[in-house]
Amino acid sequence: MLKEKINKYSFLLIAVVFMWIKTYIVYKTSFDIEIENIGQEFILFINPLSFLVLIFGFGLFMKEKNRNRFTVITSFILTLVLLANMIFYRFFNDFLTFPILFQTNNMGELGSSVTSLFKPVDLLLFVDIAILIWLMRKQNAFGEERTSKKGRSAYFLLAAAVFFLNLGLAEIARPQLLTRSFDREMLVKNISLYHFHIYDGLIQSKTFAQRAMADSNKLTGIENYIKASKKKPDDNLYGIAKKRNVIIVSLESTQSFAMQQKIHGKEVTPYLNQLANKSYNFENFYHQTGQGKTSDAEFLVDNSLYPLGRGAVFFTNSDNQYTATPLLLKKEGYSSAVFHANNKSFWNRDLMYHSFGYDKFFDINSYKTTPETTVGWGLKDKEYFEQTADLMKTMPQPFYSRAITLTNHYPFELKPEDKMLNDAGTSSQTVNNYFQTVRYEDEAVKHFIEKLKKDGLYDNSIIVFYGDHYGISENHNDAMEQILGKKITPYENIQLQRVPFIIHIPGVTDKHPKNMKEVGGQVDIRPTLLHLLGVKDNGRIEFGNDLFSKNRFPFTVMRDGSYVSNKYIYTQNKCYNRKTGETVDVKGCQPLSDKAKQELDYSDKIINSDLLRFLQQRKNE
Ligand code: GP9
Ligand code: MN
Repeated sequence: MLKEKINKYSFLLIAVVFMWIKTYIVYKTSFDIEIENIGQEFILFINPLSFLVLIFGFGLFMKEKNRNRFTVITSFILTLVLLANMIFYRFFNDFLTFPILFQTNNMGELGSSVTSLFKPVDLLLFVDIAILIWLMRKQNAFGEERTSKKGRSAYFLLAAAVFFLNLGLAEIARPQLLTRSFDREMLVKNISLYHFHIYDGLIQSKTFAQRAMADSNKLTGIENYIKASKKKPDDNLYGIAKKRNVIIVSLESTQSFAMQQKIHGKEVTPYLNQLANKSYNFENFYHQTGQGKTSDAEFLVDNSLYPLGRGAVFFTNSDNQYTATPLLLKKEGYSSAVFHANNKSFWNRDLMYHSFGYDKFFDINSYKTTPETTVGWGLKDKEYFEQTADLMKTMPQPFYSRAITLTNHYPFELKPEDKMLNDAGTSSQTVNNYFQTVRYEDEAVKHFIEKLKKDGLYDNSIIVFYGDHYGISENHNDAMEQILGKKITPYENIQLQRVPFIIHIPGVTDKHPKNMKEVGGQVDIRPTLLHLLGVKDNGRIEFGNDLFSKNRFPFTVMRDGSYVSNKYIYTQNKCYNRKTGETVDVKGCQPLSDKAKQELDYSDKIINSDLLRFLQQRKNE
């Protein structure tokens, strides 16, 4: 009798077990999930089970033949979910979210990366499905009856029990797991990749609802917070770059460590280092980007708001109303443009730039490319800068412009003739290539400045460089440890999130350069810049502060809730002494942790509920 029952369910059970084991193997081999003790390992092991039992269980409502087909199709779809996450993780060191998944426009461009990220061994993921199909064919004597009601109830009761056991264990291991969703790894670790996707989908629907329900009172509360935390800027520097053209250069994937690094005795960024000595140079400047990478950095630069914790704000909220810099500077008589040799729809830029008020977007169609001038993701930086300067000449002055480089992008490809360093020789080819492409980028920047001088655009401009986000992920910690000669702890990992930030004002900073040690982040770029341009802050809604201000509270929040103050570095639930890197009592950091969370929450609210639209309404009233 029992044997018969088991036989009846065996196909379904085999599929569940296959998928369960497969998910666990993927967890262990493709994701970098930190496990601290055997209890966590156990949760990780059992966490796919309740979802799988449930989802495959829907087959019980079908006749046996359909049920088996349903089982195979479900296995196949779930395997695709695993595969997509594996590939995405290799590049972004992160799990997929719904907003990212819907960015199909990006997939074309991501193509070259995806092919280099896909490994033939990934095909092993489909072995169990092949076995299932073979089993299904072999066993053709299936009955036609459905499972009895009693049988189904028992089955789903079991599924629920497994689910609550899992959730209970997770809640003990990780209180507030579902209310604080910064950390996708934590969710996957405790409730499974599959439940994480469901959870993510629910949040996405909540965002839709939020916008519909918001009113202008919400904005007033946030304005009060901003007013209270803004500090008076440094009067001495007010307007020193008045009416100059603004040229902001995004240095793709460039981290500060590369500027300090020597490879076989050679500097990786000799030109930028030299330029930094004739500029306002910020040593402790952090990127604050999330899943939106380059576009998140652009968002920070133009709005001084934080990007979102999930997805790319360029995609999720491109039809919001913003008070971005191009709009503010229009009132000061500026024209505005972005220069980027990529498709206009990548990162949804065309739509978002429109919302930011840009007059012009010089995309790939404005550039001439040939196979010789193309590498990796597109036009080589040197040629890109050359043509960009020519295009800049066509802009009405003064202009506000942003230039986005591309060559130093994963997988850091370069033509042999452009390689200027000897191979770094670490265990990671990615890291070795990275130094080469950063070195190339440095040369391209030199070329750009020389070209601006030749074209007469240099003297009357303020030129700003910033690194957009990390280029070397934690997956390469071993190689990075060889380079840096020290262990990469979570504390060191935060220090590695520093990116270059250089403000060069010809005729000013070359005479009086400043090397700034203040803690700052991309959110501070706009207020700092607008102050130098002599634009008054009449209650702007922004989270950054003038980095030169004497009274500024030194505090930089990262998108995952980590932060740096002058005393502490907080990350992954631990608080470190910023100077020594030693852990300190996390309780001492609580007020700052609350402030970090508050600030990110406020910024999220502005975006999710599209609160800036009420500014316009106020004006109209
Ligand atoms: C693509 C470029 C790179 O246009 O900005 O984007 P990233 O992958 O770094 O976000
Ligand atoms: Mn980038």
